[in-house]
Amino acid sequence: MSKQLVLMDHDGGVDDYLATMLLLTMDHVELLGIVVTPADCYVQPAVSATRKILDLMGFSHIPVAESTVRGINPFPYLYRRDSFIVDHLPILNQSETINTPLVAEPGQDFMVKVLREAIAPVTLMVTGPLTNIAVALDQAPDIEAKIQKIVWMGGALNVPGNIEKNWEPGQDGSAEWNVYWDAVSAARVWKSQIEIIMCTLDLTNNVPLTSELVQKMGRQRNYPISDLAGQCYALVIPQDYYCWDVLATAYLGHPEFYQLREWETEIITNGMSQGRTKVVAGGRKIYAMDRVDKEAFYNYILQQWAR
Ligand SMILES: [Ca+2]
Repeated sequence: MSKQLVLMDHDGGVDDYLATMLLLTMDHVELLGIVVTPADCYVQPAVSATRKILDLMGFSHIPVAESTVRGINPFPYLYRRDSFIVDHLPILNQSETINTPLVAEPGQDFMVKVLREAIAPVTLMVTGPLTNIAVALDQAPDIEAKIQKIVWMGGALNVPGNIEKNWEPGQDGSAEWNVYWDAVSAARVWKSQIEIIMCTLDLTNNVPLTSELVQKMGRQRNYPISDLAGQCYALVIPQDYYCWDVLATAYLGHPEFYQLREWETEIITNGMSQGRTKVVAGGRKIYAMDRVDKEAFYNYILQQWAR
């Protein structure tokens, strides 16, 4: 059986490295590359940490590309600085050299190239904003036919967003960060015919990162990947943290854990609700992950990271 072709686009948050680590454990997936978007990170340490994770897990043949796209509303620096911390974790710095190649061209150009060269349609696994895809589609409209679907952690349909109002007085609290960073690009992707499967805050709000989960990783820390995953989660445990990107990515491994539901939506690109994914009759059809078997999900990531 041929493998599922996947191109990952992440934005360098703690959660994104964990999602990468989960994707790399999926035997039925052929990962064609990783694009790092400069959103929930500082991009140089985020690219570096990503390449070191690929080295550690034995995937140093997979290329990593740095995107040079720009968003509209920057992520808080307190979130972004985690990229420096992860890049300096001892387990990722056992060697002086990095073997995983850094692509010379910008990530958005690399996305076009990978899609054009792919022998079959590719699933885009996106755990950051949709900016690269919007730029790539404008630059090379022919690639739309090479995208099988987009699986995306983003949006908030029938729950509040996650923008801190005291940091972002221009937002009414309805937006989710990956949309808010660049809502114009999300709206551009909404204009395409590509199938979109979203993991929104409606679902992730029900799947918190728990102390129990991190402690279970500690008890299997003789496995380097569990040790690294536990270290990453320990960094963020003081925050109100949920399994966002990891929950979205686990869909590729076990879609049967999830129930999907179709919605008609639009992306609000300006005013106080900019970045909102609004449910509107007659709007663009998307699928949202509506329910998940939580215990199966938690057990799955623990099992996959036992390596
Ligand atoms: Ca992310």
